[in-house]
Amino acid sequence: MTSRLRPGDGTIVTIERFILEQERDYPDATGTLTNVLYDMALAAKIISSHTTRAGLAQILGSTGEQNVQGEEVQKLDAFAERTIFRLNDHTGRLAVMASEEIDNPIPIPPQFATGKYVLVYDPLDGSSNIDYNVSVGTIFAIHRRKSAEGPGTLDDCLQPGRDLVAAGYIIYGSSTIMVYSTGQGVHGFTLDPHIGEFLLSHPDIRIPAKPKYYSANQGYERHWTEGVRRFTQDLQGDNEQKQALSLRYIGSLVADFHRNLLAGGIFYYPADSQDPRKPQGKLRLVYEAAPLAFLAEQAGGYASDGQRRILDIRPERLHQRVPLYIGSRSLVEKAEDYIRRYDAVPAAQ
Ligand code: P6P
Repeated sequence: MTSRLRPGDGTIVTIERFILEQERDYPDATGTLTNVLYDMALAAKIISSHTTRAGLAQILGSTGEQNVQGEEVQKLDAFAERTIFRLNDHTGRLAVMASEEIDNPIPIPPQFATGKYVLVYDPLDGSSNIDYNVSVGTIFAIHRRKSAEGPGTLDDCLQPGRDLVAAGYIIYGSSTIMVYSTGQGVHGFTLDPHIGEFLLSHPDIRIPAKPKYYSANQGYERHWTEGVRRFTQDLQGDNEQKQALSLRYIGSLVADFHRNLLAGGIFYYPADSQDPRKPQGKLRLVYEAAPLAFLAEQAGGYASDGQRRILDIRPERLHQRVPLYIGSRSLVEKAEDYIRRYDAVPAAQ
């Protein structure tokens, strides 16, 4: 859907005004989803204010704890986790939350009312890059609850991405940009830190037809299957058109995804047959792959696990990992084709 509000022609459009404008297209909207998106924008401002002064706020480095993933918890992602929880636990808008940092679904404290939405999120993805001043990001997704009433359930959090109501991310980089979709296209807002407002800067994002980049950690190439290795060679120019893409890999999912969303390209994190920690790759389905897949498809792209559409995969576990190929549809489908031709596991006889 093309937004009626455009930057640059003198209009200054805040994210709050834009969300309200979009809400008008849903006459039966109650404003609850609008307010959850406001809450995520506020969380983004608070987290951004800390990421830009992490070194000064003495919150660099690790807490010394490990999260459910077995990863060191950086102080900044603990801060991000607390910020998102505290902004959402008492609003009466959510039935339950789930976070990359927390083993199980996060119940709404009993003293607060529950609501009709479910918020799943990675509070600070790429946090291992914090100490090197590399862009990091927050990823979030919003489902309608399936359970009737009262405390939300694990099942509320394990819904396929195709049922998402909204998804988005915030990238904390040279500027802080919030990108989201409610199924009416993908729109980006850049934070003006002087006035504390997210201003519409990227309306109606569409992935360019002609891709420019591919993003993959080729340090693991020896662990990839033949199909994925052949696909990578194709991207490097071993194809009929002799067309090669440039390699850009930051090692921070939100930053790598954001660049491919705007410039055209593919990010992939394949299954890793040699690493028992990552037989299904490293990235998580519920709060990384599915939200970004929702955005990619809203922007004209596509996302797959190499064989199945990400949005069609029904999660079985909260922290389930999944191979991820995401970005320009032509490239993701090419990856699926190579995997089908060279890696297909023969059907059981
Ligand atoms: P690797 C960051 O730790 C992260 O979860 C994603 O943000 C990023 O895409 C990926 O891991 C990088 O993993 O194995 O290439 O360092």
